[in-house]
Amino acid sequence: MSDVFPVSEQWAETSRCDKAKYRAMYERSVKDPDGFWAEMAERLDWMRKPTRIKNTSFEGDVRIRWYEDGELNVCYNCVDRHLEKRGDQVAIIWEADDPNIDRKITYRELHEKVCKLANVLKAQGVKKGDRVTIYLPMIPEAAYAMLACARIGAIHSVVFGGFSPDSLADRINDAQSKLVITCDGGVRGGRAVPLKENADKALEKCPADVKILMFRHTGLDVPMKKGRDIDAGPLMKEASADCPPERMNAEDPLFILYTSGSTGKPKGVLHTSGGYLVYAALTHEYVFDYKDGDIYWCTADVGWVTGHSYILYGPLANGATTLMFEGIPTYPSITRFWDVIDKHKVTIFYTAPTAIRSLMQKGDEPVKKSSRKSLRLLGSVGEPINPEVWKWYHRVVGDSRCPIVDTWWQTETGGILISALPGAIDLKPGSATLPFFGVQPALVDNDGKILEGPAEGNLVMVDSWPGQMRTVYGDHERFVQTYFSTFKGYYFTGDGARRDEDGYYWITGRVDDVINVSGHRLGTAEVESALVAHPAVAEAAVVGYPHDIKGQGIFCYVTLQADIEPSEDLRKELVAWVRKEIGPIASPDVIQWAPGLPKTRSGKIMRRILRKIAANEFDNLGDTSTLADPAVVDELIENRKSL
Ligand code: 6R9
Repeated sequence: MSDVFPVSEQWAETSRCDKAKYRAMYERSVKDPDGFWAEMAERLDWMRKPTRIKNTSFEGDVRIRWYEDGELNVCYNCVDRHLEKRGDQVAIIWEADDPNIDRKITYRELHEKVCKLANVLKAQGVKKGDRVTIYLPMIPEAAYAMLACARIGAIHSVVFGGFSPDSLADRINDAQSKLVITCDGGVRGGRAVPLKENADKALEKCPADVKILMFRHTGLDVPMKKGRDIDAGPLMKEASADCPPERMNAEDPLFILYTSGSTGKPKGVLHTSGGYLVYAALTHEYVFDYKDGDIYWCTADVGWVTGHSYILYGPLANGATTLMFEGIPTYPSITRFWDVIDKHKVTIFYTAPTAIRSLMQKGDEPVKKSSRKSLRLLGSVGEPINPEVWKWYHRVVGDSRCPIVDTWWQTETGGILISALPGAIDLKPGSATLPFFGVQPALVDNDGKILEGPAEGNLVMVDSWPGQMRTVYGDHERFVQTYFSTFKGYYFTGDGARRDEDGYYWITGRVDDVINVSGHRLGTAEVESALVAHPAVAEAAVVGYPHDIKGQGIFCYVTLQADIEPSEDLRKELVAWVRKEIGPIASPDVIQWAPGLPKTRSGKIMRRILRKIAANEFDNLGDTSTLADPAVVDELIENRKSL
């Protein structure tokens, strides 16, 4: 039996959804999706109200359309429509890396900045449907840039600042962006991040007509290339603050966000306007029980989907006050999160297990130095949260007073699919609990057979929800192949899960070749291609292994070219090489020299065995009879033991 933390009486009474309401709304959402989602769409301001609500199929060519005859502007819904009632309310609290610097941006100021930037983009020739790459740190300009794109109908593609020039170039090229918005440099944990320099390097691999629009942030002296690089400052000063929002169809693209999969290069996940915003806003309101007066803080980066849906679009569509944090949890000290919570009187705090684990390691004392009295709700996202970590988060950070919503979702899903609602669903540490309105999860075995009752299997979705991705940018066939071909007629998440006797879902992690390092998704294939691109490397196989803080670490088996001797220097060089190729988030944790890799007779690497060895589980390797050369396994085990 697992622990249960029942909904408190106070939460049942005061939150926007109790048990009965959840059950009724959920029922209706799956029995009458058209009626339910038509009603939910009323939370937005439409230029033309949708009459066709759901038009989706997971069969054949896969078609996902929501609100397809509706028209709206996402930026208008996140900014303009709040001006009358809450023009002077703070929309964004910006907390800098430096604890002495912060800024509050009201909806009125946000409107002005976004309109100006939208006009700057227009003056650069950016039109509806054009792609704009955004490579910015966590500064308000990132929000302005995303919203400005949405305002004029340009499709943004945000690239996380921790990606290398090569990764940035791949993403610019795949999206065929003609403009990159960046700044001179970023700063995280007191350390400089050379964004403009990275963008310069990336552009060496891009078509000559790609331009850079650069904001000044750290004041770093950076070279500006004539005819290519544009200083945003003076243009923003001169630009008009009047820019009518573009009329967009609900199914016009809003953004592309690249994410890692099992195979090949990262995919451009495409989200559209109407369904995405309805879903992001509705989940934000119900899962976080958001109410006027809350100060809401999601610690993600806007370079990830969590930042898109739950720092920016969901909260702003709800007229919320959202906190944007430039720094890291451990700078200038390990009390930074709690200091920020006290400083800005944060009421809702949403972070990742990896951050909680690293702070938990330092004990209760640093947390107890802060008040955290303002907090009323905690959230978790990005990877499974271990029950002990959940309990620590609950007891120490939340003073046993705040419910925790463990929210399971993906870049592809646009918003939260499985999560508790704090006034409606009893909590079990380690379980994401139950599906959100309209979401129909199921478990299937490896043959695609639906499993009933308590079971463990592959997590799929039976039907569509409005926030679902529509396609892989420029490659619909890859979309169909990746998500709908493994189990016919279902959306396959790539995750495994267990369902208990109460119907609660327990996510067990990825069942494909995606690893989750500190909540960041990486394809093992990406790290492998980076390694084999090094002249000393003949072959490489990469797997995830259990890591106390990061959840999973990156374990690389490397076979060197025949004439190359392994050495400590070479090991360091390969780590640096992968960081340069992909970015610091892909730093290998372990490199083990492998004279050979375990392969089947048809030449397939048996990753199952490599995962076991990396995890130090040598007894239970499973069937090794199909191996071409079983002796390599013994050798790998010996090498692992001596690491
Ligand atoms: C939002 C986000 C998606 C993958 C997903 C799963 C893991 C996310 C989780 C979780 C267990 C949770 N994941 N939330 N696993 N419990 N609450 O993280 O998107 O970067 O696309 O990653 O992350 O494995 O498939 P993304």
